[in-house]
Amino acid sequence: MSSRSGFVTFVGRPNVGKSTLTNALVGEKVAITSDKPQTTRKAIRGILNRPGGQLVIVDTPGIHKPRTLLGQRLNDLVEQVLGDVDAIGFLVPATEKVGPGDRRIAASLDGYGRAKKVAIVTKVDIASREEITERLMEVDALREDWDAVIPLSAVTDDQLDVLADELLKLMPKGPPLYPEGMVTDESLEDRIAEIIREAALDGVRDELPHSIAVTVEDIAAREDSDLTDVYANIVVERDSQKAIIIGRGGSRLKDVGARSRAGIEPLVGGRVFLSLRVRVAKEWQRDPKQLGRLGF
Ligand SMILES: Nc1nc2c(ncn2[C@@H]2O[C@H](COP(=O)(O)OP(=O)(O)OP(=O)(O)O)[C@@H](O)[C@H]2O)c(=O)[nH]1
Ligand SMILES: [Mg+2]
Repeated sequence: MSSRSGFVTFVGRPNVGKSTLTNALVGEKVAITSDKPQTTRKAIRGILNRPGGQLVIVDTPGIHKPRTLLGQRLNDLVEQVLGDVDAIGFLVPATEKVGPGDRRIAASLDGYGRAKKVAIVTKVDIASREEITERLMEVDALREDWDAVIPLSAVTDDQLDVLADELLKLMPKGPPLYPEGMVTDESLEDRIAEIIREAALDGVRDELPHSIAVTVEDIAAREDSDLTDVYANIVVERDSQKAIIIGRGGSRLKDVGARSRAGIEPLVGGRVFLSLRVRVAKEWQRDPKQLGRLGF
């Protein structure tokens, strides 16, 4: 059998489960996830090797009505990725009725004629049979050119193989694009920054999740021990947010540090000393200069 390989991206509203599905397919956490919308802020490539070839999954931000310059840049990024991929998986959670946002995204796929299109009804583990059937019918009716319509769960791994097989069939013939054993092309710095952001997102509410960014300043292995020093900044938009992140007597920041370290150590392959500082960059989501500095 000749090998196939190519690029796939999942699109959908924020929080529908694109990153969770990416991680489940890759079999390792390459993209952070959370129960807050707009968790993903850049295109992250995860690599899945199958007997019949290789899928490169590009995880992208959710498509939404932008309210800040950051939001606009995230939508632009998705558009760019969509223009380059071989297949697009359109995600809708089984638990929520198809709405105007979903319809708009499904219709916008007209602009990407080259890409094969697969509809995915996700989160079936928390949906009733009726909800799943209803969603499959709603989604099926959104476009005439779906190559497949697949219900699945990225949490219980239900039907993931079916999706992977279907996507691989849609890829062009060709050799693997990345070496076997590689799960992502993200740099260590970027993966660490994201792990810290995920830890910082946990338990914060309202607009604070959107205001958090993380930068890694330095990663240095110590010569006299197996410790690696990691210096990172958690960036927020206001002093009041800084106080929340730090918590009473520094308790929240300490907790974020401990959870981050647990995620970073397997990546670094040894013990980590993590130094976290909280910085304020006023209104960075709307400021082109700050956005540039933060890598957007
Ligand atoms: N029960 C269940 N929960 C899921 C499933 N997939 C995702 N979730 C949950 O849905 C929430 C959002 O998941 P993400 O993967 O971060 O969603 P996303 O589409 O990447 O979100 P953005 O990056 O913000 O656009 C998280 O709380 C996940 O745990 C699923 O198949 N079943
Ligand atoms: Mg995501």
